[in-house]
This record gives sequence, structure tokens and C-alpha cells, in this order.
Amino acid sequence: MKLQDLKHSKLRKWVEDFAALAKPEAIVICDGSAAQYKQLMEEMIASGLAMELNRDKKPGCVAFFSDPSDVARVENRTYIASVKEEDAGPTNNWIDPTELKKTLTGLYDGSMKGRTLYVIPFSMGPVGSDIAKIGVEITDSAYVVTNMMIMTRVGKKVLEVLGTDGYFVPCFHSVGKPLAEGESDHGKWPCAPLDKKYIAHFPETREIWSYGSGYGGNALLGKKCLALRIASVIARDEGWLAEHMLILKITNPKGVVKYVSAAFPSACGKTNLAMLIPTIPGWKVETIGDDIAWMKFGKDGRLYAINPEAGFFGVAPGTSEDSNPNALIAASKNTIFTNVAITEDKDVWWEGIGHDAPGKLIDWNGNDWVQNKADKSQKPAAHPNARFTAPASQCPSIAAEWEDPKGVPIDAILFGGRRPRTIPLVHQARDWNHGVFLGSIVGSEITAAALDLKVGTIRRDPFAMLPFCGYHMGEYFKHWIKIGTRTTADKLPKVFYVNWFRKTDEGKWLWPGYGENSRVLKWVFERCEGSAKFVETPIGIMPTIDAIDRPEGVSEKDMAELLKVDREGWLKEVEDVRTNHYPKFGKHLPKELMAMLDELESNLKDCCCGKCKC
Ligand code: SAT
Ligand code: MN
Repeated sequence: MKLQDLKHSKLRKWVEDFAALAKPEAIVICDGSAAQYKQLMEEMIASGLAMELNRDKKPGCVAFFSDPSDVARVENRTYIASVKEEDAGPTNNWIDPTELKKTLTGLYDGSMKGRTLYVIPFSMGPVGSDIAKIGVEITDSAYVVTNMMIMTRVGKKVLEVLGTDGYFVPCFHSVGKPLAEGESDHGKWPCAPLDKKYIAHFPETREIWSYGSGYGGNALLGKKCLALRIASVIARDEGWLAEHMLILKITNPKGVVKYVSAAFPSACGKTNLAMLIPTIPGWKVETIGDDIAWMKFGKDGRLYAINPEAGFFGVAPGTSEDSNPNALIAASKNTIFTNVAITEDKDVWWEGIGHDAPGKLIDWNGNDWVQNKADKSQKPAAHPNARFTAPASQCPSIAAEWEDPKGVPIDAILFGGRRPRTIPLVHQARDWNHGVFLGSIVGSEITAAALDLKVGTIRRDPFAMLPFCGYHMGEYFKHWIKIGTRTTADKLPKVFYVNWFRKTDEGKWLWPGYGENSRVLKWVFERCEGSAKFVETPIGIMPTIDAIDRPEGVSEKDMAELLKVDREGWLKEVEDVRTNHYPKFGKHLPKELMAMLDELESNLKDCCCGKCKC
């Protein structure tokens, strides 16, 4: 398709204006066809940027190695440029929007020289559905185009829905590496240096301007930028929720279905939980989404969730037959791998894939790599944030209703993170506001999903939205409280806090995780039905010690530890929230949350009153 084929005059003008600034060599409109995907891949393979993988073992798959500076989201280069600084809040970076647009316009000037400008019309959510949102991304990266074709719905159908004057969220993206006359990338991943990267959001005008990075959430602008940061602002204004949550369907042996959404920070196992194979007989888990949920009230007063994405951008390291066989099958064909290691027969390998590296590999830096298990300091062959981009439809556990534009009614919401201590395996909020409180205090050990943070330290990540909330986090808490007043308590999802990541003092995992997490989901399911055994504690509702069957290798003592209310640990938690976390939000912190914190503290101090089991 050519520029002249665009019937939407505002869209055409928008593309023309940007092209006049960025000065690309050519303009291509993405029609979303398999032929176009194939052609782009062939071009990238021919140029040396992509490597075609073994046609028998990984049909239709390719691998890319990024620049070592461009391997994850860059949170300190991500901006919420609201008109007023206060509206971005204490957890977002802010630059005055006029100033930021000036800087970026300067950077975009000539930034696509020697490259093709691609126009990607995409839909977040099924094309044409009432809840879907349309975006158009301009990019000079064919890697971005092909990833967007998997992660979102791209092409002609979207343009048809847009018609001649439909609304779209405008998204600019450039890798920030113009080519001089006759220059080529020579197969190298193009991007700008770190201090020139900008991932900018303009919440009032609902625009996204990204420059300098070609990787993941920095560049595939439908995902974190549109479906979370901009959508969270739209959701606040329209009375719904745009959340960093997986959505799963769970069916018990009697055939009763419940839907669960769950928020965990990046690289904390959302994809694994969404595709879990239960270890408990007769139970079934199916996948609706693994990263983002848009939840809106239905006419019946319940919250219905859709997955706005069409693919998975999953973390490869640690994905194995044991941890997530469904993800391995989803990513066994027509998949883009980024920063994994490559075997001699052009298959993929990564740390935690479940078998030793076969022979000599090419590591994610493009160097020869031979596994040396004796060398504990050996650098990993795959980058810890290496990813697979796979079509959701290829996942064996995908639920039949995953594209239903009505969404699925949510029975339970889980919050969680990586917490080696204090936080028990599972506890339940007493009511909605208590659930909002639990979401607001989520903390997690930092993972490799963001470049500029110290891996292993614990940070508060409210609702797992810290890097993704497009406005003041205190106002976002208020929005959650308000959502709870829009319907009756019985229609609201029940809220739980889970923690699969408890460790002993010796650093051993206390809980096996993965498929065994189905035992916790079963308790959650039964709480929703009202049949589970439970006890009230100072921190909320918890399973009795025998309410969750123990998996192999978990002793009764371990279980007691996993389900203990660690009074001292929780009092430290209260202290940290009171002195370090909540004060950040100042007058924007809803009073309901402070009241919850006071109540938790007094419950813990009162703890030996006979009301609880600790
Ligand atoms: O790079 S992404 O932002 O898409 C992945 C993640 O951090 O969750
Ligand atoms: Mn995510």
C-alpha cells in the first residue's frame, strides 16, 4: 500500500508532515498481510540483521541480537509529559511537553534518512470491537513492524474501521540512527546512545513519541505506551481499568469456571501463571492474556476483562518443559527471538531451558560461547531479558473466548511480586478497599526487565504499574477506590495477594511454584465459591494450614512458614510504607489507604488477642 491509498485525510497529512521532518527514503503502509511480513523478514535476513532459524526445528522463526545498550525498557528515559508536573506525580519522570516536543522534533529532523518509514495501523483489542482502541505507529524499524504484526492486529481491516475520519492514537518511533549516503547498518542493530533515548507520553493529547531505542516496550508502542500509560489516563476519565495483568480461566473438576486476573511486575512469572498446567487432577487453566487487561463494567455490574494484545512478548530464560511447556509450543514456530543464544544447528538456547547447551553456541553478543558449568562467573549466553514474540493463537492453552469483545467476567484479582521474606504464600483482602491497599503496597525484587535498576533489590511497585501509570499514582489509587463504589460488593472481584518467591534463610525456595501454584488458585477459586477453609488474621483472610494440599517436597513445617503471619516482618513493612512509600503521594493519597495502614498496624500490635492464629 502507498500513501495515496490512505483515505483518512488527517492520517495522510500526519504521515506527510512527519515524513517531511524525518526525511525517509521511502514510505510503506503496512497492510498486515502474511506476504508483507515475509518480505520484511527476508529483507532483514538478507541484510544480516536477522538470522533465519532451523526450518525443521523452528519453522518460520528468526533471531535478532540487539545492541548491548538496547536490551530492555529504560525507565529513566521514559517520560509522562503532562501539562502540569504535578499531574505526572512522584513516580514518573516529567519534562514540560512543549520543551520535550522541541527536543524530540530536533532529534526526529532527518532521523529516518536512508531508511524506510513504515506506517502501522493497529488495533489493541479485536478489530472493530467497542472496547478496542486504534493506534497508528510510524517507525523506521522493520523489526518493530514485524513484532507489532504479532503483538497487535495490524493492517487493512484497521484502516477500514478508521474510515475517513476515525480517531487513532498517534505514535512516532524512530531508532534514531539516520544513514548517510551509501551507508548501511551492516547487520548491526540500529539505535541511539542512552542519553538520546526518549520514550515520551503526552497524556492530555494522547500522543506517544519514542526515539532512540528499538527494543520491546520502548518501541512496540501498542504495548506499555498505549495499552497501559495512555490507556490508564483514558480509563481514569471513562471509569474503567487499564492494568498490567494476565487473565486466566480456571475450570474445576465439576466444570465450573472462574476468571482470574493477576498483576505482577515485569519478569515475575505472569506468562507462566497464565499458561499454567495444574498439578491437581481434574483442574484446568486456560489463557486469555499474559500481560495486559482492560477491565470495564458490564450491564450486570461485574467487571469484564479483555486482553488488548494478540501475542506474547515473553521472557525466554527460565522457560522450559517444566516451567512453561505451553509457552515453548507457542514459540515453536512463526516466532521472533531477541537476544537468545543460537545453537550450531540454528535452534535457540537460553539459561533455564531445561538442558545443557549442545556444543558451541553463538551468544546474544554474537560471540562463540561454550558452556563451562565450573565457571560460576561465566556470562550468560542469552541476555536475562531475552524475549520471544509469539502469536497468542499458537498457545495450546489459549481459551476459546480469548478474543471475545465482551471480555470475561473477573471473579478474582491477584497481586504479587518477588518477596523472599514476610509476605505469605497467599492472603485475601477483607473487602475492596483492603484489596486496593494491598495493591498499593506491592513490592518486588527488581528483575532484568528494566535496564537502569539494580537487580535483586526490593522496590515498591504499586499494582505492578510503577513504570506504566500515565498519571499521578495517588490519583490512580483514588480511581481504584472509586471503581469499588460503582457496583455492589458482591459483584466486585475478590482480591488476593500471592507470593511464590519465599526463601529460607539459607536461600532455598520454600514453594516449588509453576504448576504447583494451581493449589493456591484452587483455594482462590473456592474462596470465590465460599467453600474454602479460612481463618481471619491481622493481615487479612488466610487459608487454614490444611486448606491447601502440600506439593511434594513441601513439609508441614515449610507450609506453616509459608502461611505464617510474620508479625515483626509486617511491622517493618508498615513502617516502610508509612515513612518511605505513602509520603511520596502527599495530599493525593486517598484517606482510605492511610486508614487501612493504621488498621493493619493496630491489628498486628493487638495480635495476641485471640482473634488470630499467629
Ligand atoms: O519490554 S516490555 O516492556 O514490553 C516487557 C516488560 O518489561 O514487561
Ligand atoms: Mn509486562
